[in-house]
Amino acid sequence: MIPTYTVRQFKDTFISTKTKKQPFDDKVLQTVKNIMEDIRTRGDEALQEYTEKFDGYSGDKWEVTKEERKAAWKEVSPEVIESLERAAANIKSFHSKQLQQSRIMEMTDDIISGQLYRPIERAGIYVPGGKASYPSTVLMNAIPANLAGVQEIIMVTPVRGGDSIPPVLSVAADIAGVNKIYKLGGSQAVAALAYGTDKIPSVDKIVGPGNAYVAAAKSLVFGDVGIDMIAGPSEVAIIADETANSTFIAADLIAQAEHDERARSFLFTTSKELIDETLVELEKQCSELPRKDIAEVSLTNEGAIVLVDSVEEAFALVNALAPEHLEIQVENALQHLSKVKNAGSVFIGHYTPEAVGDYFAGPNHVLPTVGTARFSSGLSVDDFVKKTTYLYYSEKALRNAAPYVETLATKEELDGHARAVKVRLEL
Ligand code: HSO
Ligand code: ZN
Repeated sequence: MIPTYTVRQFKDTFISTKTKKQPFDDKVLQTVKNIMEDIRTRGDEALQEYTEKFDGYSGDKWEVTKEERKAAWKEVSPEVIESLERAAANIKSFHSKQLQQSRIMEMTDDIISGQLYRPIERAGIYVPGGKASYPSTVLMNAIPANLAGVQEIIMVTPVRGGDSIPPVLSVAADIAGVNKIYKLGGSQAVAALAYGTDKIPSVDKIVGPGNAYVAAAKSLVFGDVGIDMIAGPSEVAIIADETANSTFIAADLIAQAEHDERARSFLFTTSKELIDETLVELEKQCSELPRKDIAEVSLTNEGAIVLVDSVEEAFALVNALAPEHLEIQVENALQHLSKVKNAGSVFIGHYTPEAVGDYFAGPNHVLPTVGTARFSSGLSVDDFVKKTTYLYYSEKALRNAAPYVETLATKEELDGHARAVKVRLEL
């Protein structure tokens, strides 16, 4: 089911820029452009039309009321609530250590410079409907925003059948500190959050995963508001040697593949024997999987197993791939951490499946995909803060700096700049 590739073939198929996956095509982009323009010009009226058309909700009471949020707690089992609360505590603890302070960089009698650290005021969190509707994603998005000090966290998610959202999403939102929830989805929800309508407040940044339409909408509003990233299909790369357990490896490849037909699961190993065992295990474990149909399509069309000469060669491939998730299942795995250059999040050793991080451990599961880990990072409190630099100069400090500023301003032919210094010193 999952194909094997040589190193050369793998590079040509998965690493070459020519074969790079796009999150949406031109047709999707055009459709989304039209919807967004409509929301900008006609506001709530257009929002109601699209919400009825795409989500089947015809009402215009989009905000989930306090009573509905309270009632949701009774519909979720105590085990789920406890698990969400424990996960939230771990996520909070991990992310709270990412917080920084406003800083002074220089302080003398004549010069003070530094950096203010301020939260964005309003954040919008998109939670998809359909098969990627996860309470864990509510925690991963809202907790860092909350810790950063965002004043208002606004979540949007479409209704699922009838006129309500899944109660577990509402409970997760309460646990994570979401202020408002609106029953809205798709590119129309992104437009409403970006530009505001009479009923929906505009936000400063929109985060969270979504389908191709949501990804296109986020790319269009970027610049008017901030966005976290344009997420592509989820992916895992596993580096394994002969000490790895094929049952564990197959389970982790499948855990990735069950997300989506387009999800990508890769295994790089030095052991031919492990490949043979993993193939048998994959067949066996897939046959018992409720989401077997999705996982099999994903493994067959998007997966890859590559036999490498050494663990070093595997790291070279992985660094070129820059996967969203990297698992290192080799002897003394911790010692290899320094070889990681490009990856969204790393899971080290035989007993650290990605799944423990997806839900529970603390690091964020909103991560850069399709090679973007080369230049970007997973969601963190940094996504919800701005750093504003500041500067104070006394007259004496300006006098010392003046010749250099004037020289550079003259070189750039910006005489007005030179004069802004000179006029202050010509007494
Ligand atoms: N692996 C997904 C996150 C997730 N898994 C949510 C289960 N629920 C993307 O990192
Ligand atoms: Zn997952």
